[in-house]
Amino acid sequence: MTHAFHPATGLLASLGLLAIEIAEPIAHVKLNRPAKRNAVNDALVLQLQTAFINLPAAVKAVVLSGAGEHFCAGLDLSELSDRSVAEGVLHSRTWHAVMDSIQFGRVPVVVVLHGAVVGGGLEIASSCHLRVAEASAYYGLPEGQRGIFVGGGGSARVPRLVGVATMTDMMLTGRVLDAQEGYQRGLSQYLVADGAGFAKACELAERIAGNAPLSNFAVMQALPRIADLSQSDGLFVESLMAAIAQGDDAAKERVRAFLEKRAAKVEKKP
Ligand code: 1HE
Repeated sequence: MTHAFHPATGLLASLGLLAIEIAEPIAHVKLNRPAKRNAVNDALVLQLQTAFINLPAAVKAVVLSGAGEHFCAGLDLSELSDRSVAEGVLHSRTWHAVMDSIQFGRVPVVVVLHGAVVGGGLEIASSCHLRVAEASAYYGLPEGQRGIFVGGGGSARVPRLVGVATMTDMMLTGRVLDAQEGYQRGLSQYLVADGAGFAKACELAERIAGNAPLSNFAVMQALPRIADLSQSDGLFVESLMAAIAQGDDAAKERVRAFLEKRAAKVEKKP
């Protein structure tokens, strides 16, 4: 079923800075402020949160992208100068909550990156579970040049993808990584030709949506937390998560299907 707005979530209909289309089991959420290069103002960041916490139950994966020539120019700088220190802290904490609603939401998110993926745009991208970059994508953290610091979770998430040294370089020197460098350093997991990102992301999202829900839950919720634990604590959590996942009916049926030769084998790509 394809519809612009899900009947169960009329709320999504009022998110004017986002274009949302649902073709079950995939929701396509698009940053839709191309005249401002999808710069993220307060309204847009809150609309993102509303969208991600109100995904209809039939949605099993999300594709996130940006309208126009760029994925996202980061924080809307026009709103920054009016903020006091106290408001700045709260603003950053709001971004943290919104990025958490993406990373630790209900379903995996595949993001399509093209053109500028800078500042807060990179923070949004690093909150997603898979990144598909088109050849035009480039990555920057101009906060260093603007006299500010990352505030949307970048200091925690970007080094987990590329390491502290690369992020330090990007912030201190303004170094911009092109799509190829970003791919080699782990900023994107896929690199495709210009214009091919959405189709690739949809293909991946379809595959993800076909997994048992508890497997996707474990990957999204347990993996990043285990990575933050000591090895011993991580292995303990892994045991609990593994037992919960394999106890589910969906897991039992999938294992039975393989043993009865009804399921696909693991195959190398042709
Ligand atoms: C903006 C913003 C923005 C564009 N805030 N208005 N981010 C940055 O420092 C990146 C700033 N932006 C750029 O470097 C360039 O705009 C781009 C490389 C992304 C795109 O260039 P281009 O030539 O395609 O577009 P443009 O002509 O620069 O911009 C078009 C319009 O968007 C223009 O407004 P107009 O009224 O003159 O048409 C720009 O002012 C506007 N625009 N980017 C506000 N960012 C949670 S903390 C995160 C901290 C950060 O993200 S800091 C990094 C901020």
